[in-house]
Amino acid sequence: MMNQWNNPDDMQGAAFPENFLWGGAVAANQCEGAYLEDGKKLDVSDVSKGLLKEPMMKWNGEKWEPDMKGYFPTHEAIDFYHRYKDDLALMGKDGMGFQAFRISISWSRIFPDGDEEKPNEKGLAYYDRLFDEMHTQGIEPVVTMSHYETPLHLLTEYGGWLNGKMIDFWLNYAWTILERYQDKVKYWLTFNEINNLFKFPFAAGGCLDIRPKHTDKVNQDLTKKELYQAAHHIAVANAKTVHLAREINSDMKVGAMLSLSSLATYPATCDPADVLAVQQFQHQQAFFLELFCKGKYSGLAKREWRENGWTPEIKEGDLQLIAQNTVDFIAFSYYKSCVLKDGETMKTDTGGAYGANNPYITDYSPQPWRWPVDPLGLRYLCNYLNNIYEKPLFVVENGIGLHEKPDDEGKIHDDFRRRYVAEHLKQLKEAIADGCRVMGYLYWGPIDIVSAGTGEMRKRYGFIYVDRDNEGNGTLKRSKKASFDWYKHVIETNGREL
Ligand code: BGP
Repeated sequence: MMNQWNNPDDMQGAAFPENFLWGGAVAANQCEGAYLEDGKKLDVSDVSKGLLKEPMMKWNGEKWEPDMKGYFPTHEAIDFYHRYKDDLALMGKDGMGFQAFRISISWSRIFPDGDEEKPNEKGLAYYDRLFDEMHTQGIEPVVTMSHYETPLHLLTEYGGWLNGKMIDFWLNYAWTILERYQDKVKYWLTFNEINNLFKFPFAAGGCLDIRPKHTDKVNQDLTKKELYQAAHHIAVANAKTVHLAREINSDMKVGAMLSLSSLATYPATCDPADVLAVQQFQHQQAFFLELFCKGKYSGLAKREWRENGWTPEIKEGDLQLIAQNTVDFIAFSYYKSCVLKDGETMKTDTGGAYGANNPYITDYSPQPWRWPVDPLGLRYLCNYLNNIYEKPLFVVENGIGLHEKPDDEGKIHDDFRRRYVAEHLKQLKEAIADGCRVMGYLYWGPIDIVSAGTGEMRKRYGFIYVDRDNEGNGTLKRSKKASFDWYKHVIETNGREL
């Protein structure tokens, strides 16, 4: 598998390998809609209006229950659930020519509560149809098993991943989908951006404190010790999934999926204290990488546990299991880099961490999101990962969210997006020439979808525009932005012409 993607020694100058996977990525909760259709029940994203906001839950004196008020853009989203055929035609051989498309399976379509023994056949049948259509369009599915989509019942009933019982619920789900789709899906990602567990424990980590309480704030209650316990349960679940996939069908490859923008962190100055602070920060960000790729807890994590009394309960055999079942590849998101000054704390959003301003970066996406544009950060990150983990890399999220409106002729001229992607691809090409083995590039949000962080429609990433606003107005009609033909050409020329 290692040499399958490319051998930099064979290449003349910087180029993408012939079998490079070009495409895009979305998540069920941000595009499907149909949030209670065909037996699906609520999941963590259905009760949130974005990761950066408090989930809409209330404590009724005995337990947590949903407290949903107002309009939720994700509930209908862009109705991909019903329109997937037309959307795939725009992306596949009849459209931009994607060779791969990353979707997530919505866990609660398969196990609506999460703790049932038998799956929901209607949910399974939907993904059969979806994968068949992808193959008709010449698209290889890349599947995230859980993209901020843990069934809500598992949190309100059991506390989610804080509870070791989750491992069995997960394995039942994992076994069901790996077994069912083994002939249709080769590339699997276990938990989307699982390192965000520490930042957004409810939606990203699937954790909820269910002890009696007097507050309606669900996100803020958990201690670091509890989160490390959840992380351990997830690490065991991840290792067991890798093992299971190999047993079911060794053609399937399982990757870790992490938000790694924060590994591209630069010191604010060359003061050794700043440099060391960055190194320690990177080690913290790499907690799950160490676990999933090297199969062990990092020295830094163990030190934190020791000094703060945070050591999780680790059952006999867990560490051996984790050590023996490391992932096949590293899938990651990269949006922007950041700068750290010793002693200052970093904030986080869906694009990664952010600290001090970087005076050397002058290009920013427009307001209100204003993300710094740093293509070199992607090359830096690939080399960082390649040097330490020596696993194939897969860029499964990179893109830019813009506030866009069609002009009088109904066109969107998204030159900023085109430039953003072109510059990142140039650096990815350089990273490949540097020796990094990169499996592919999946642009985040090739069709406009609801944003993960702020739950809004107006933050658009697509090459395809969707007529829908934050309040739910619009026809849901799809149209091509200027970048559509450009990305198609990039794929056609295998990235030679950017
Ligand atoms: C990642 C998530 C995606 C996604 C992306 C962009 O963290 O995995 O689900 O949406 O960030 O973030 P946003 O939608 O907030 O702009």
